[in-house]
Amino acid sequence: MNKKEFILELYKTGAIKFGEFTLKSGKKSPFYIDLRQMVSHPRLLKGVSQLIAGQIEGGDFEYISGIPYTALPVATLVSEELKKPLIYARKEEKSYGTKNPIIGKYKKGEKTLLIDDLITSGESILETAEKFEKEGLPVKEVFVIINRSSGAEKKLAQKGIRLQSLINLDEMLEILAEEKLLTPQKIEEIQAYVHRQPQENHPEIALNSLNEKLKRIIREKKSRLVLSLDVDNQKEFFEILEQTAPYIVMLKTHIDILNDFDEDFVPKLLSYARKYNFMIFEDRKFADIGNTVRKQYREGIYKIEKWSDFVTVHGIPGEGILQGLFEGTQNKAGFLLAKMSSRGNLMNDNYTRKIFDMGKKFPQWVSGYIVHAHSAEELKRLKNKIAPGQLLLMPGVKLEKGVDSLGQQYTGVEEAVDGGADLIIVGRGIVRAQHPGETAKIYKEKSWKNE
Ligand code: S5P
Repeated sequence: MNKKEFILELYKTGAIKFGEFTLKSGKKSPFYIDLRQMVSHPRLLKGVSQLIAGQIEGGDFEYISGIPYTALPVATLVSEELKKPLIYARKEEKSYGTKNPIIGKYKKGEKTLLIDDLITSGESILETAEKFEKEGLPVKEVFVIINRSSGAEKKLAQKGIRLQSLINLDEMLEILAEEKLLTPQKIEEIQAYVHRQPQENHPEIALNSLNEKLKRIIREKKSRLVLSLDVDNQKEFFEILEQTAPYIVMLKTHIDILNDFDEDFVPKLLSYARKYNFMIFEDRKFADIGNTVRKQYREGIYKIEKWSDFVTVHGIPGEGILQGLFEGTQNKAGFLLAKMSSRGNLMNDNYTRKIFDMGKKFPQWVSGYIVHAHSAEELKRLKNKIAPGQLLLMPGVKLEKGVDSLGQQYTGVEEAVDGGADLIIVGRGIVRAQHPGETAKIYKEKSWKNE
């Protein structure tokens, strides 16, 4: 059984329902998930246990435990699959002194992996973890079947617990939508509902102060335009900058394209940034291990870290790239590449989602995401998945849709703005125009049309 079959079968058993439900708290919800009845479906129980056993990363635990009642039978089968003993905490309060709160044979000091069916706020999992800790059994890993929250991961991380999950809400909705079991309207309704739950799903995130600065400039200049000034000589660079600077909120560079980079370039660039109130973004697209990117960022000819507010970062090497780049820096941040504009790129929905999850975990270093979409609707759907406060930057934007000879795909500026792009990245649409200044003004005005 694969994940998709598991979700579809769960749906068939009625464990996942859509409609209008009143929760225990009295709040109304457009969906309902209840995995308790899984015990009556041996195929499902076995399938999910094998999926979990196959997905659990890192074996740094001695015992498996399931939180009663729903997750206990699942954990029992996982324990058999992984050949690790099962222990579990009593659900009922200990009524008299002699009863041990943990059932099973164990040695103090050994780690336990906790399994649960669902995670929403993470509170009940933390309570159970505490019971184990009190008995001298550290809990460093939690595995849930369905993660319907995006805030719990951070909450657990603060206690030194890593959360893994078989599937999250967005993935589940996508599977059901693919099978036409859910309409796009219903998905939007559910996503809107989930995003309205402030503490549970989007806890307050401490954003990098650069986000605030950038947003302030956007408001002040009434522009969402980032100019991508990809030319190979300083003369042309500063000629175009001179004309376009009043209309842009950020200048995006590819410093290694310049043939005549010298020591005068950076001071000159910085003086323009001060004079015209824009931020600087070197589109370096780092993509190596932490140790290497740290040097690439801080050393070499360009010393990017000294003058650039933002850089682009690929998440493919894993979280260490963010640490390598930004640990110990002051007021520096990155934009993670979540969905590129080039035709045939390998960033599928799953990758994009993982990038958003990575960025959500490091708001102090990740100011936003580079996301290209073909339509306003697609962009809206993606924007919904980003934590509030983090920015969506859309490249591949021109006045008209189109494709260049090397597979660069363009979406119209209006669609990008209607789809909720916080910033549009425009290169040749302005740089190659007959009058870059006037053209930048047109883009600027279109980028602010709804406000
Ligand atoms: O997916 C992407 C990401 C980026 S940062 N697609 C892109 O085109 N970019 C960059 O945006 C690209 O490197 C180039 O500098 C700019 C687009 O330039 P244009 O001339 O096609 O508008």
